[in-house]
Amino acid sequence: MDNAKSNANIEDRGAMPAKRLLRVLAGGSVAPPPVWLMRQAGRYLPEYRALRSKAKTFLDLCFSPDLAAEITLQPVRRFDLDAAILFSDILVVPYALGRRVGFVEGEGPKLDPIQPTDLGKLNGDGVCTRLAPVFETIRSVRRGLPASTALIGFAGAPWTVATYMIEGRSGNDFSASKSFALADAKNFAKLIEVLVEATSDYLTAQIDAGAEALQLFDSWAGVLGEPEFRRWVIEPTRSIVARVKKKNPDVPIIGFPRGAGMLYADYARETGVNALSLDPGVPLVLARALQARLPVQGNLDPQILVAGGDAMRRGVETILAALGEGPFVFNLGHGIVPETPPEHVAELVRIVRGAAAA
Ligand code: 1CP
Repeated sequence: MDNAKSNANIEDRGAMPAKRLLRVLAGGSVAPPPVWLMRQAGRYLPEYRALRSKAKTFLDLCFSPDLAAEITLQPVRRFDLDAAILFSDILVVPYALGRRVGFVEGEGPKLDPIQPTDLGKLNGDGVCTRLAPVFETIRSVRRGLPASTALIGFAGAPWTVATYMIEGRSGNDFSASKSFALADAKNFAKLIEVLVEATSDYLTAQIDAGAEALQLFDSWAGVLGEPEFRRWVIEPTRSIVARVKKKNPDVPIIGFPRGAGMLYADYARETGVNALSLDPGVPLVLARALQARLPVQGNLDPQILVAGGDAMRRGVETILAALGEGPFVFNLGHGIVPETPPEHVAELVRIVRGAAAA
């Protein structure tokens, strides 16, 4: 393949990273494309469930470097993926800022809903100290990873993290977050600014510990109208990218403004992210237009992975036909769901690599 050849030439000159994921994030094309899956560690894996019971709470699990590192490595070992993603959660940042954060089995995250009067109490200075176990996990994962596998660090983007802090749980109609943003924009901007700073510091420390690429999850970006999307998704993301890149200009950042629709293009142009993670609602024609400008990642519907079989094969082949020339990273359009049979994941990886039994 021409691309592969030209990449090899570039690599000879030392300009292209050796790891397949990092090559693509630097704008190169790799055939077959690198593959990893959002939420690749977690409840659908029996080996995860076995370790989960060793920690009392989910946050204890995230803050136990030995367990968290082992969980990070489990899917890489089982499926030989091109990347590991740090096992942690986006809600460790509100926790580190001093909020109470819990996870209730079968219900999800539970936080004390933040009030404007609580803003002064957020403790941004201690964030990296309180998150020190996460950096230990990263160092430990790097020691355990195969040489060809990249390690992705991550954080939630400010808007999405703010919704959990304000709603106190997974948002439904996001009315509390929207009315805070609309009725008290000054205080909402303060909250976003605290999150921008904490998140930038946290991501920078992840790089220092050994993260080789970063992903910013803005899972609820799609519930905002255009002006609010610009102000609370694009602007804070641009600010985080600028801060992180000031110290580490070469570490690629993948943005995931889930549900952004047409606004993916503006997000790509204005935030400075190196690559886009596309949700399943992004039509392939838009995905191709975006790919002309920067590497894209995605976007198989996680339910197709649950279904498996012909539906999955067709789904993967359709995406590869449209985007496979690259620069492209194969992934889901959102996280793996707990009902997913692990054998379907193994089959998916075989299909992407072109080695599936007929
Ligand atoms: O064991 C359990 O029951 C806990 C389930 C679980 C897991 C496995 C939670 C609670 N978080 C995680 C890990 C996690 N969360 C990772 C690990 C790395 C990997 O991908 O393998 C990552 C990247 C996240 C990120 C995350 N957490 C996001 C962004 C991605 C997304 O799915 O949109 C969000 C929104 C969260 C909040 C959260 N934490 C946990 C749950 C169940 C949720 C989502 C709740 C909701 O839908 O609102």
